[in-house]
Amino acid sequence: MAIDFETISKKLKTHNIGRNLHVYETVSSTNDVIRNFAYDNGLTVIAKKQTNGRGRLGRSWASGDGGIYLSFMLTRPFEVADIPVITIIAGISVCLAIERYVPCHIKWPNDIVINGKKVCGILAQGISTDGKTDAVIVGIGINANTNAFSGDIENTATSINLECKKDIDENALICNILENFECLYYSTDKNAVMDIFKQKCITLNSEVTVHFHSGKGDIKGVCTDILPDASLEVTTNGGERIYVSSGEVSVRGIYGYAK
Ligand code: BT5
Repeated sequence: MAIDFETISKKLKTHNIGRNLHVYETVSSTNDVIRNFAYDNGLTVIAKKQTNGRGRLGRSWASGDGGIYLSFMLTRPFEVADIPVITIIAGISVCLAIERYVPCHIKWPNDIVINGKKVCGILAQGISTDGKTDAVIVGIGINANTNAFSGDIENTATSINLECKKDIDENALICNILENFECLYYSTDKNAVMDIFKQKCITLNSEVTVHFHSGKGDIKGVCTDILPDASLEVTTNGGERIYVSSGEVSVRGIYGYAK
């Protein structure tokens, strides 16, 4: 069933995430549109299409028919004060929702993959004034009923529909993601949340190549842990342990596509 304001509003069992909801046919980017609203914890913007969908580091997000493009806002005080951990919680929320249809995994830090192909990406961004982060925008793009991909993602992207060969109830999926997020974000047991992430994360215990955006050169090793702040511990082939955070590196692992 197509994305519908009434259906989501009636179905949703959250206290704040998605309660102030705005649904559009087409927007430039839900991460941009949400900035036009007054700060409100849980404010959510959903679109059926985007004309300027964005990924990280200036990359674009293909946002055609059949996808879900949503952003929600978290205002202070943050229960978890940093964006990498919020990204991880969003990833688990999507992963658990997709698993109702088909098995999937998380590729650290922000991709959900099914059978080695990307089905969802997450873009969390802080809004800061005077050096203080007042709010975080969590943007999630999911290929739900998308039936074809072209260009450079033709062979690296997939949709839930293509993988499980049935139509996805987009409203139910959205409600489930928002409910999962609210539950995990406000959970007082952050160790348990991180344990779920580790179970779902295909990067952990995999061989990885760490590519530093600063141009320091690549390092090869095995991802041996994920720390509570969401950074990766990589044990290099020489036995040294290094710690990397999502902002400074790309990781190429068993799934070859570059990020
Ligand atoms: C991401 O960036 O994966 C974050 C994507 C976030 C999209 C949501 S949609 C709602 C909200 N509004 C926005 O404007 N953005 C957010 P990154 O890790 O940089 O990955 C981007 C790369 O993923 C691209 O360079 C392509 O290789 C690939 N890609 C682009 N569109 C895709 C799609 N629909 N499905 C699978 N892969 C895609």
